Amino acid sequence: MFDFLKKKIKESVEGIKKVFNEPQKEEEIEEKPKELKEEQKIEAPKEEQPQQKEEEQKEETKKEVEEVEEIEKKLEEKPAETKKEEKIKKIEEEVLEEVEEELKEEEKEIEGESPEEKQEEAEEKTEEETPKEKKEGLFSKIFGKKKTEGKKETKTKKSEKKHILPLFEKKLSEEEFEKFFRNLEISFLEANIAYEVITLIKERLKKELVDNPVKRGKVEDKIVDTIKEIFEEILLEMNPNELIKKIDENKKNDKPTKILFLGVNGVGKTTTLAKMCYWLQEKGYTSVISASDTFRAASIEQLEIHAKNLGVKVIKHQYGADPAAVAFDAIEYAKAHHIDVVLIDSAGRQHSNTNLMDELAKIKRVAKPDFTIFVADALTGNDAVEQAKEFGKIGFDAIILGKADVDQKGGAILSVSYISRKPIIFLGVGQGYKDLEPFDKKKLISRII
Ligand SMILES: Nc1nc2c(ncn2[C@@H]2O[C@H](COP(=O)(O)OP(=O)(O)O)[C@@H](O)[C@H]2O)c(=O)[nH]1
Ligand SMILES: [Mg+2]
Repeated sequence: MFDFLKKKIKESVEGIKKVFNEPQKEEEIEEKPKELKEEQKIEAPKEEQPQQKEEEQKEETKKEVEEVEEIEKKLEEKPAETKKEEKIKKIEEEVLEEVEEELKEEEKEIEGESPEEKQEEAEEKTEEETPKEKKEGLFSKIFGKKKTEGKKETKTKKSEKKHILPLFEKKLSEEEFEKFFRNLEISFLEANIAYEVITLIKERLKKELVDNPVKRGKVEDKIVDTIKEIFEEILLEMNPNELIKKIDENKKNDKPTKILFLGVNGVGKTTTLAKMCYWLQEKGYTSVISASDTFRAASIEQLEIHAKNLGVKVIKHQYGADPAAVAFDAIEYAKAHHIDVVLIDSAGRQHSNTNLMDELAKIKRVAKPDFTIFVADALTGNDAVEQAKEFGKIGFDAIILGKADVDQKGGAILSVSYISRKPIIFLGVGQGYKDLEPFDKKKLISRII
């Protein structure tokens, strides 16, 4: 389950990671330091008046900021060439490490020394260090001027960090976001996630990513966390214990609990009913089955086979009989025999068939079920969502999604409760009686992302 979606989300996130980590092209990385080296040679630390010095320092800071902005701009504009990606990534990591180390050092020094000490030490270092002696890592190539001009400047200008750090953060432009989301959107659509859900994910991700600086290494976490949060919100779950509570409550009043199953043809209503019968037996409850699908050929026989296997009674009429009347009889039987639960099957009907939908409404009126469960086939994707909308007009309390075991996409599961605002209570995960799994959204989300 969810293999498709898992793969697609991963691919899209990899794509955006590339945008976030887009480094300079190799030539630029090599060219820039050359220019800077030239400047290093010309500029040597001089003795100056404090006023003059301050002015010059300001000027240099401005220049450096412009350079950093220039580099940033290039980072945003120029896409990485695929074959160079690995190499460039390595270079970028190197730069990041150096900056972090550098900043840590500065911070320590700034915090640990008195202003006089700082001044003295900075001046000493200025004299000691010459550009050629210094190890020329990539950082020193790009920002070489700062290093070689002595720690005095880097130390005293704590505010400069602000200008260095943006290199390692990125704000996505609206255009970049749209480009990234387009891929994700196609994948979501392919996974049969409802459009309303996709729109919600888009709005939320946009809020998180556009115009919000995100650390370059953290973009994946940000996207994954946001998508997880949305899934948590949109997936509604019902604990099957609520069903048990209701049965116990009714039992105290010597009343059977009535559960009606509805949904279109072939989604797995009858099979799900049989699984539920088994689940209840396991919990120590008795049931009777109402063969209220009097429409579909062999539907009664199908139920009788399940009932025989499970050792329960089926209440049936002739084919073509009123399904509400069958349900009524089954309820009477349960009352007379102190049976805990009445499981009412129904004919699969197309949600667009008004007559059959009216018939269903009648079963509901007559049987007054404690729980109406809408059964959908996870494989039908968006169609399951459309069906949920239509069956929502009849009214249901919870959803069981069958065939989750063979569903690779997961779109129906992710969409149906959000659109219908009704919780999922079980997933059908196979054709055996035991293949009914209480819905656990945390577990499900962990399978996707
Ligand atoms: N793999 C799988 N098949 C299922 C599941 N639930 C039902 N089916 C199959 O779906 C088909 C239709 O089921 P049925 O209960 O007759 O659907 P109904 O027309 O809605 O009553 C049958 O072949 C079932 O065995 C499930 O959770 N997993
Ligand atoms: Mg059936």
